[in-house]
Amino acid sequence: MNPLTEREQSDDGYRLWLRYERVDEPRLCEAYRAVFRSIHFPGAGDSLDAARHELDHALRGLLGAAPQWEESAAAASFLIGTPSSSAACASWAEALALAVVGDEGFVVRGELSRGGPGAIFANSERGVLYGVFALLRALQTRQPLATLNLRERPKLALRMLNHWDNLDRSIERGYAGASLWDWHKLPHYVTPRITDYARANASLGINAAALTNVNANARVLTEPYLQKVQAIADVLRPYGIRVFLTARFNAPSELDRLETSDPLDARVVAWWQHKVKQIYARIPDFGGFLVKANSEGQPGPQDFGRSQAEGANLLARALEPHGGIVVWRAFVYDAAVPEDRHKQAFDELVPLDGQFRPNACLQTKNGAIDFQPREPFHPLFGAMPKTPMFLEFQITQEYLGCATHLVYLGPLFKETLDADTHVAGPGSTVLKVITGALAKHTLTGMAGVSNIGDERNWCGHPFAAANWYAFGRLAWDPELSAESIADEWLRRTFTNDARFVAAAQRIMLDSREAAVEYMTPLGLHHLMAESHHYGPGPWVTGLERDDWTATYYHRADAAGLGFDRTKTGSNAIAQYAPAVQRKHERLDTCPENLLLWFHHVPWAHRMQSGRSLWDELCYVYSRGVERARSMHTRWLTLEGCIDAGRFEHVRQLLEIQVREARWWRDACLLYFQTFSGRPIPEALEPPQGTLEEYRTHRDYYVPGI
Ligand code: GCV
Repeated sequence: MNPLTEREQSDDGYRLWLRYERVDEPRLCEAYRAVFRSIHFPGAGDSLDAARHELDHALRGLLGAAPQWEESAAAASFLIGTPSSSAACASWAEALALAVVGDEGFVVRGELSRGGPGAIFANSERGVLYGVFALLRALQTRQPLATLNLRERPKLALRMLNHWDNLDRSIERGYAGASLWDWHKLPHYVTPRITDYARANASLGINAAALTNVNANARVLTEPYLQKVQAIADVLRPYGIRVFLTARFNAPSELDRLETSDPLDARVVAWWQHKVKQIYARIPDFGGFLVKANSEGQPGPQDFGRSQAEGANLLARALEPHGGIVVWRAFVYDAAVPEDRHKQAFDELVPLDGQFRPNACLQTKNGAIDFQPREPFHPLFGAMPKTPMFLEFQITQEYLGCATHLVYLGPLFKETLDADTHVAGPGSTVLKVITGALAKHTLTGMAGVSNIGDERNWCGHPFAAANWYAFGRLAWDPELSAESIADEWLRRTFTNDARFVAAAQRIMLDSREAAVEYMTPLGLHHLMAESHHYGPGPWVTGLERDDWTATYYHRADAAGLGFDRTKTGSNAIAQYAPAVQRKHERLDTCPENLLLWFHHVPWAHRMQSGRSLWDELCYVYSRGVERARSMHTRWLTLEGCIDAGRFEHVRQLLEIQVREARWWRDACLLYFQTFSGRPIPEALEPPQGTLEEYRTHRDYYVPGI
């Protein structure tokens, strides 16, 4: 085919997983058509309208015909509504125990009784919207409808994207173009893209978005910007998404020249009360504030000798009367404290357990350092039972090859969720901590740092949207598996072709381990190049903060490699429950994929494979490269299964990934070899370049800084 025509016919990725291509299996299509012969969907309301619109649009695409809307429930083949919008739903509510699915859940049935109509019933408009999206998911993945019986209710109350978007539209750690929020043209021009963003989020059940960077600009709290925020909130509302803003702690001083922003000062208290009132006058369902305080240069309560809890409570009190909450980040560490950064948040926050207002929660990163390719779970999970705890993941790939490398994060998310904190005995998983199952909190949530920008396909790499998708699906139901999420994302995003799905799923599931192995195997961490964090930089040292350098973390010397966090070192391990400590404190029981996280290990140490640490390091780095290569070769076998545009895009990016996996491996091994003094085993490929070449290599203008 002419390459120009081929490009025109390619899918540009804009529709994400909401592609409603015609069901091309004739019998299945007929069966679906029979179910949706006539749809009874009464009631007015913005979310019901959004649901109806989505269904209409989707069925036209999937079934090739506009749905027939039926006024009479008795004559309809499919019923949709809430007990207040639909008498049919009201009459079924008790039999279906609808109350049990709560305010946001739904029941979706292919048939209410044998041969009878199908239905989507929920207690709220939002529930109906989520139910419609669940039904569409079933159709897109070609589920048989007769047996379809979904009964879902989200396991977390807040399912939130955190955008690190600046007011100049740059995005900190963003790799997919400029911010979706076009502040300059808002509120007068509101791009329809925001509606599509809302649809994609609602299809996953994401119900909150913090619009602005946690490294905050106080200006967003001024009246002209609040008008712009209002315009965005108005578009998101029908899709069940509440807007949050980041609050710069010294905003009273910065914006209104108050001589202090001390949280206990009456003028400051009044300032925030007034500000919050002003916000709610424009955005009645405003969610609240997300705050990074006294961390990496951000102002905070400690500037005034106050605790993190006193800071959070200032804002919580102002928000309380309006139903808003404070999401206070636990990512705090202090340049003045010479302590292992791993320990600092725990040391600072645990003594404050019980001091936070009921509408304040702590948002804790999955690990104690910073979104590394692999980290053990953060010791704060389970350590503050009186404080609601949100889990924060980074969807954007700051430390995982930005939007250039294919790294499916489902397995990383699951590894954290399934990690056993042992705080209340075996089985006290992070999942149970954040769902409130252990400490019975109702203010529960999960946040993901967004990877979304204004690039046509939203996230840059055609596979990066899978991470937005996986985050959203797990925020709704953290018990889903990474495998099933990959499977449904592939079917919805590309095709139901079984050969494609099986091979691409394999690529996805292998990709995170590949990245860990070619970047930071065996528990190594923070080896990335300075500042932009793209590519290897194990030699990075001597920066303004020691704990921003690689040498601080890997501690390579002639004796060995790794950070001793046991009793003989920083003893960060003591922050975990005794069972977790026992497992990790000994070289022979510590899982090898975290060995160098917790131990400084002699180069000659015998690993489970029988090899020395040095040889094992060489083998694992090399295995990472092999994995990247097989991702690439497997992809090549899929040519023709999907449109040429996306196939080719992924192919080229995988070529870069293979090259850069090798770069990572060669640079790191040559560097660590200067300490081990041992040869790279002969069975393995020799490095392609010299250490000097790798060390002096510079990448300029990497996005996202
Ligand atoms: C928004 C890391 C990133 C920063 C980010 C910070 C945070 O340090 O490199 O860009 O700042 O995490 O999570 O606050």
